[in-house]
Amino acid sequence: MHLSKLFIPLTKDLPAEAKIKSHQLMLRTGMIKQSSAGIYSWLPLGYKIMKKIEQIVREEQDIIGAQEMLMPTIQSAEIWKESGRYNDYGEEMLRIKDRQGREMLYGPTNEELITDIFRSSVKSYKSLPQLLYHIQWKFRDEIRPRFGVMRCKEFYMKDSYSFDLSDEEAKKSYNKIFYSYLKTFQRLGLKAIPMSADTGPIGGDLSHEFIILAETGESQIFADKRIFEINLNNYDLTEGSLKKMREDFTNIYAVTDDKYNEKEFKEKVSKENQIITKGIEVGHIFYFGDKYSKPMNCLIDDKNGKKTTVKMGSYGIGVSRLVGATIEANYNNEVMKWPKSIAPFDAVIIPSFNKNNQEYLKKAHKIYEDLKNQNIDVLLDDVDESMSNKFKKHDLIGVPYQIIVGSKSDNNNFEFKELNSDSKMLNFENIKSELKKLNCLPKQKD
Ligand code: 5CA
Repeated sequence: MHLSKLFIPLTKDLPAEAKIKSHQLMLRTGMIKQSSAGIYSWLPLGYKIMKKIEQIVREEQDIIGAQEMLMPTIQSAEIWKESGRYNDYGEEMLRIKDRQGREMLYGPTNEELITDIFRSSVKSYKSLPQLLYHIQWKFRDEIRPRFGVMRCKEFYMKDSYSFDLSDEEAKKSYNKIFYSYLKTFQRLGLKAIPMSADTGPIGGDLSHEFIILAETGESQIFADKRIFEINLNNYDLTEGSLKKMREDFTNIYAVTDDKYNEKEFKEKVSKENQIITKGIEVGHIFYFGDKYSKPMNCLIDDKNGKKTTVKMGSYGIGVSRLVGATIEANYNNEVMKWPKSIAPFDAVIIPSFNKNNQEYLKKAHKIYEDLKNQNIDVLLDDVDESMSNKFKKHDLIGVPYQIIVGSKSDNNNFEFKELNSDSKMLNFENIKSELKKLNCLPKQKD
């Protein structure tokens, strides 16, 4: 992609409500454009990053055997009346009527719809367990949408739903997702910590929020800092290992404010290990047994031919929120550096501009073609402006590697710079092999 052709409306004047860095940066680099309060259009740069996040989330779901499907955004009110949540959900639910006067709603989540799909087709324990997911827009009429894509009305979520025969089996599904979420966030370059949490309108009695630490987060957290030292690489997808992993995580104190108890915190966590801070919730998982299957009559035959309610859990990741959360976690001193796994481009070529001498630009074009042929996703900054402006712009856009073609370069050696580090002179072949390494994201298989 040539920067001159990229639709990237850089904005200087920020609206007053853009209070946190991620919101400001997303507006400044033209990643999003507000269409109305809490509702955004995703412009090419922002959309590309969100799609990369989505793909990592998807791959990690597929690894644990979850099956992707797609449910609609608009749902019938009927099924919500059956579960009993139609009234409980309150004003956060956007209710609409079709031309026949049928009550519909824009889905804030999908427990009812997936239960309805499941009950009409699965009748026997032999078809269990099942794990289904979709990645779809949700709508919640938040009373105070804020912080850009972090808390908005329309947002993109990955939601999975598990179906098991017994509580015991269902906990295994819960553990699998627990592990898969930690892997997902690790691949996104984030350190997300599972914290025991309240279940709110989703319900149930077992729930964890996955939280990344950030001053601007909306969740107050209380944790023992040793939880940050647990190494995910010590576990795998075998049943015993997953059980051990969840025990290891849950034995260390880490809760959100609705589960906080001062006495317990002080008793369980020594003073030097106490962390009281804020965080951003990027994922949330729930086990709620038969909260939906019971009122909605989602029954299956067990091994003895007896009808029993299917045991369910639901598991969400805020895909669009993750774009903002990743910025909050990585923005430093006016420089944004995207984790390599989700960067909008692998590298940017920055030729120095000189009207009387087009050599640098010509050379940059050649490098660009060569890298493109190697499947390296590269941006060429072909905009005529000063080097200092270019560098400022690229500090904001956050492409992790720069190839600078200017007075220091010769025919085959160029300045190669990783953002936030010093540049070094590198032979073009070496630049290519450094960048090619980026294309091999770990794709684990179980
Ligand atoms: N049905 C369950 C799990 S699938 C559920 O809806 N969980 S949730 O309410 O916790 O949402 C899942 C994730 O979506 C949250 O962890 C958060 O990352 C994201 N999310 C929730 N509300 C918003 C919002 N208003 N704006 C942006 N992201 C949101």
